[in-house]
Amino acid sequence: MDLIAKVKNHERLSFDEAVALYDLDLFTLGGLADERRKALHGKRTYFNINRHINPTNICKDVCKFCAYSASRKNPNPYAMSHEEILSITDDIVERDIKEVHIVSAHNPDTGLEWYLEVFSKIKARHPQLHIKALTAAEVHFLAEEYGKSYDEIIDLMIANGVDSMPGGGAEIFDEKVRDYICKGKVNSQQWLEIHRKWHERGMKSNVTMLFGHVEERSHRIDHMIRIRDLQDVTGGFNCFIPLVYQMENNFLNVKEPITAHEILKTMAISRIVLDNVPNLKAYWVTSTVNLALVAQEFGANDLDGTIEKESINSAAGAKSAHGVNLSEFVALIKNSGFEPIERDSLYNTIKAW
Ligand code: V47
Repeated sequence: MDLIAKVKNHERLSFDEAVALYDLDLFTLGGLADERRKALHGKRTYFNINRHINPTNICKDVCKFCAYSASRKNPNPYAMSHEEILSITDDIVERDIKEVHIVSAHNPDTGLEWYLEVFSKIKARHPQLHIKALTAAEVHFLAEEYGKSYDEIIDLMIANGVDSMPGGGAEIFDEKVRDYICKGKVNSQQWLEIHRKWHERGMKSNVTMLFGHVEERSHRIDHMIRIRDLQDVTGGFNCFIPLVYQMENNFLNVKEPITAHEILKTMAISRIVLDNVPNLKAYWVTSTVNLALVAQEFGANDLDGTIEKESINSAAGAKSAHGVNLSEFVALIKNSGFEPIERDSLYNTIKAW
């Protein structure tokens, strides 16, 4: 059967068929992805009112793409105290922020308690605040560093109040590319195993893909299909987040940025291929706000959130250090012809703006 007809029939695509989608022109792909988006979400675009906290940039790993780690090109090492983190969460709750997204580098000097106890302290003060924290890369680091199994770390996360896991650290699952860009940290099979274990406990998580660096189109498709396979088993991924590689201050030495055309094609293809993942996030931090708005026409139904402060991607050149203003965000979604829906971290509607 012809590829377009197969997509229109909502039939599952093989690896080769998914790679062949890149040969379609951008607007045909956009139309196909938009059809999927409309069937799932109509014109609704989700966002949340959230705050990122990145408690330390001291890292024992050496990912070539990273500009945040103090072991790479960032000259200002830091590790926040629990009191500093708690004063931020006290403040955000007062301003009705509903989610805190806490991810860090892999700091061998702090101890396991520093990583985990902060969650129970936040939960004790603010039981209603959703804690999305610890990427699978951090789970792997903590397990190795402190001689624990993944199960033990995951159970400790849950016992200490972590509500969901973010999708960071997935990068690109292809082993050759992964070895080149981030050898030494969590490998692909381990990343997927940690999320499988998390899902088996009835918990939800997200999944990212870092693209636009040295990978090929086929590596992106391979990445998507590995996600689709796990999702068939667990159903635990809420959202797929393609992260556009930011080029500054790192050791990957990519000369040319990926084009907007290729970013939109990749967004649209991910909406089509990931037929079992409900949400596709255009993360404005790495795509720019303008392209994230356009991506709504190419399958994306989520723009992440207001963020307030962001350190990892902004270190590599993203214009996200201070987040985005809520009323402006809502107006931009409306003006682009979509319906802004404030959601909680698990995609329940809080308010249609
Ligand atoms: O894992 C690091 C990426 C990620 C660069 O789950 C880079 O809702 C681009 O995972 N260029 C952290 N990206 C961010 C992340 C995330 C963000 C928002 C929402 C969610 C979610 C997750 O940032 C890292 C890494 O893949 N990253 N360096 C760079 N130069």
